[in-house]
Amino acid sequence: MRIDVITLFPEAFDGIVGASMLGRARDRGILEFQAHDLRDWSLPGVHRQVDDAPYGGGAGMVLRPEPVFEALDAVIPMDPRPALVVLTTPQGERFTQARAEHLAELERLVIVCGRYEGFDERIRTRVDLELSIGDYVLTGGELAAMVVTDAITRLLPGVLGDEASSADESHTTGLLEYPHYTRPAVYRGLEVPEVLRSGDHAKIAKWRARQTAERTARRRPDLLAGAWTGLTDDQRAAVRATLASDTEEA
Ligand code: JDQ
Repeated sequence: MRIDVITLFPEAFDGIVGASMLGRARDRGILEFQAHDLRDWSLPGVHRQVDDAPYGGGAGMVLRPEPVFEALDAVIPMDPRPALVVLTTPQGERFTQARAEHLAELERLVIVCGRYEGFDERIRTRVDLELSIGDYVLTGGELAAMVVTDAITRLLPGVLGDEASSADESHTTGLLEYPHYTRPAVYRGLEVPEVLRSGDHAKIAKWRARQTAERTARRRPDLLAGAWTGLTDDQRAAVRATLASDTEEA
């Protein structure tokens, strides 16, 4: 998959894209990533302007349309594969694991990162999808673009090892994961649950399924409705017991 990012801070992507999983995906040719400096398409003049005051007045500056239109005119033809153009914005559709899975199937993405207090509305006519990574306001789109890139890249075939398939993790099953433990068996008096050391794999699977249900009921009850039909009878019983005991305690 190829991801192009159009940004006023292309160097901001060097660390994250060079490191760890994204770096490895890139080295292996699974991810082609390129950050482009929006200033390359700034207005002519010494100030290399890309922003301007809003029509109608008001505080703050707005990204002008010309640099973004011209950047897209240049970047899209850099590769013949069709590109989905994504704008990161607080007003976009909430970015979810389901959306990451959908985007990971595409051949090409172009992500536009803004700055200032927003975009000239005409920029939206060149965009296929607007994404928000959450209900908080960032200073620009770069961190959102990195989050989107990271979440997609780990889903690309060959990026995660077989030992770390994403298929059964939280946000894919719609449930939170069960607690994990590694050695030592006792650390500062804190013990690994006996069942995990029992070697009884059926019992371990049942304990984990129950923990998953309890933990989701306690921490993210909003996820239960969407995951309910996928729960076993034992998990449903665990959910009911958890919700009932939390009601008593309150
Ligand atoms: C931009 C800003 C006030 C925008 C400029 C470009 N989930 C998410 N939060 N924030 C963003 C995305 C985001 C994305 C792109 C951005 C914020 N800003 C700052 C400030 C109003 C609108």
